[in-house]
Amino acid sequence: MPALVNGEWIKGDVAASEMKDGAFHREQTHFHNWITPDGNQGPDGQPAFPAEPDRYQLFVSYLCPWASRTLIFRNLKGLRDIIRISVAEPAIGENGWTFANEQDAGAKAPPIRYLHQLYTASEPRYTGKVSVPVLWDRKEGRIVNNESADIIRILNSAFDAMTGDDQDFYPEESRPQIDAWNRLIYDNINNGVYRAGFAKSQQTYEEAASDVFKVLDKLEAHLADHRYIAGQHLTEADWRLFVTLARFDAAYHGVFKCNIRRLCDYHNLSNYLRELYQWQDVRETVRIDHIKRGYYSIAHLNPTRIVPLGPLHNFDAPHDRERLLGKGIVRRAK
Ligand SMILES: N[C@@H](CCC(=O)N[C@@H](CS)C(=O)NCC(=O)O)C(=O)O
Repeated sequence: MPALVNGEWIKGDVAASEMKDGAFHREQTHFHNWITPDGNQGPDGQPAFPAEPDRYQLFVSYLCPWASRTLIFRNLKGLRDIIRISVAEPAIGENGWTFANEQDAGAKAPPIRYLHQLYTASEPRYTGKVSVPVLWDRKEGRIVNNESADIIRILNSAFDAMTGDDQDFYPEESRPQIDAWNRLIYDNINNGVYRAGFAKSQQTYEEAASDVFKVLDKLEAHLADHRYIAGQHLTEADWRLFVTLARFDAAYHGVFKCNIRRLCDYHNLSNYLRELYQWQDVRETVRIDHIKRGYYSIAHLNPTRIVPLGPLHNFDAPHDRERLLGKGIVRRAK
């Protein structure tokens, strides 16, 4: 993959530095600062950034499941007027993530065309992968955090006093359960599809694709009598799973060769997917056109870059999840 080395943009083989013995290993993200209501310390005990309206900006791609998690939380938590977004072009090119027009990134940084400019503005000699999502501080001109798992937890609570929103997608009492599901789903589904798609040997591909379907089968059985992943409440575990399910038939089934079954062949998973898609303001974060163009433009997987016409989706079709007991969302005690 193209990446930054000592602050210099190097064009190269996609994901090459994340490959070992034919298997894909996702690089760890680098920026892990936190935002708290008053800038007091975050979960790591370090000083945090304070929550302020129009101070932070999300740089995303609609292709990307990790970035989409953050867009979902921005919408669910009523943060559209508080955190602005910049959306990259769907296909990642030789300059990495690129914006169609220059993006205003606040007074401390020049307008940017390429995502890597944010990384070098934050750390002039940065070395590593340049990924979305990025949570950017417009006031200080630097990256706060580039790890979606952190960003959704920041958005889940940091701005509540400003928005009056008390929905809690990571409630204290369910954390052990949520964390356990997250681990299983990350390894085998969210990242599992990438391990299958980027595998460079028959064996690593088969192992990864088998893991994907083993865990999809398990989730299908679990969802037969559970409305949501971690029980009766909708939590971050659901949204983390949702972004991969929503891309499955459009991208992973084809480009990543996860084709033992389609997602729409799973009754419970596909009804669950539709319930989540139809949840307040979520559908606008799912851009199937960007998803298909983005994944089908990964040149080493699809050299012609031809984007297939299908499959036809109708995530707005009715779902049958109401038959299961569900209590919606946990509200945070005031
Ligand atoms: N662990 C990160 C992963 C982010 C990630 O890998 N994003 C991909 C897009 S789906 C990316 O930007 N890749 C850039 C590259 O491979 O050069 C997160 O969850 O935020």
